[in-house]
Amino acid sequence: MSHPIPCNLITGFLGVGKTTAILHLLENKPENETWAVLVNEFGEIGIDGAMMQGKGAVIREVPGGCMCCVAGLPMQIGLNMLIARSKPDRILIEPTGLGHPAQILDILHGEYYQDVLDLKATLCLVDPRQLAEPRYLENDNFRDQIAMADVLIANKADQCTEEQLQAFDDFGSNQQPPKALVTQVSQGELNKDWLDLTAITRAAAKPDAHKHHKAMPDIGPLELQPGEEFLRRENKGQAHFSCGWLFADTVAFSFNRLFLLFNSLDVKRLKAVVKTDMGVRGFNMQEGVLSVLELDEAADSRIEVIDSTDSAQKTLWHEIENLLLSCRLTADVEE
Ligand SMILES: Nc1nc2c(ncn2[C@@H]2O[C@H](COP(=O)(O)OP(=O)(O)OP(=O)(O)O)[C@@H](O)[C@H]2O)c(=O)[nH]1
Ligand SMILES: [Mg+2]
Repeated sequence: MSHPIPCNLITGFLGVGKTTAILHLLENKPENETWAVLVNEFGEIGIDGAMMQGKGAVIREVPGGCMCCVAGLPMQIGLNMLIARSKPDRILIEPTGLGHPAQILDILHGEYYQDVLDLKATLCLVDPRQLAEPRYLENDNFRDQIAMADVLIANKADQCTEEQLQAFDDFGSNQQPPKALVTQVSQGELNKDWLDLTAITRAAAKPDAHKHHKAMPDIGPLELQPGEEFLRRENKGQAHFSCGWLFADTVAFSFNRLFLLFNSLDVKRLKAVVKTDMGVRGFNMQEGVLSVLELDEAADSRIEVIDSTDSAQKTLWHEIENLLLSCRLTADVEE
């Protein structure tokens, strides 16, 4: 029997910087080790996996809702495949920002993984600015992500005032039971050694707060049929709606048009990995701030939008789809 594999959960609310932190950790991975990342997204079209491709780790995505839902089955299947195929030296798990950690931790602590995983500290990233906002503080998922973490990390410190950072430190040091570490970073610059801090059992205030997704109707694999240019998938839950588009590898977009389009959208969260006339680019929009990443490779183009307004399902997705189509390089020719 081989040694149990060290495993960490990296939690935190939607867009706080979990994927950025994992990318930073991968940059500092010992060269002789194989790391695996299991990443779960709310949207049906996984983007974070595409953002992490080619960064030296084995990646597996669990898209389409929170992986704790549907009795944790998608998570277990994903995890078991990662373990069997890549025999990793360490596993990092990024749940969706809208998820509740209780059920995930229950599964990882359970009998099935007892001899397989060595569950280390759960690291929760927090944007200190959100600690002053009731809509976050009153969100059970947000609160329990913090309550169940062993390590509490303020990310986006570069965006915070001294007062906000001080309030975070006070908030963190008042947690009971005390956290193993309360600290501040920018750009997800987590120290690799924090992964080896010890995990203890921490109770959730509202373990049942998360309204589990029902199993999505079986709408077939995420695969384009021959000749199909794109497909679109929607999802909803936790008072949020998402819509994602997967475009064939033959489709390329105008970078400038996409940049203008994304900047003009008033949505809660947008992520995309797209083939453009300037190369493969990752787009990431959170709280109205759009950032662009140069990427080496992408098998196809993916765009995922999350919003919490009712109009999202009714009209917004359709409008965005038409605008996306007009950003294709071939759109001029068709017109
Ligand atoms: N200014 C600033 N931006 C940051 C920092 N960390 C991350 N970001 C940006 O915040 C956005 C969201 O980062 P992600 O790493 O994708 O966040 P996430 O938590 O993985 O998001 P979800 O998986 O969608 O919940 C990106 O545009 C990042 O570039 C930071 O410390 N400062
Ligand atoms: Mg992410």
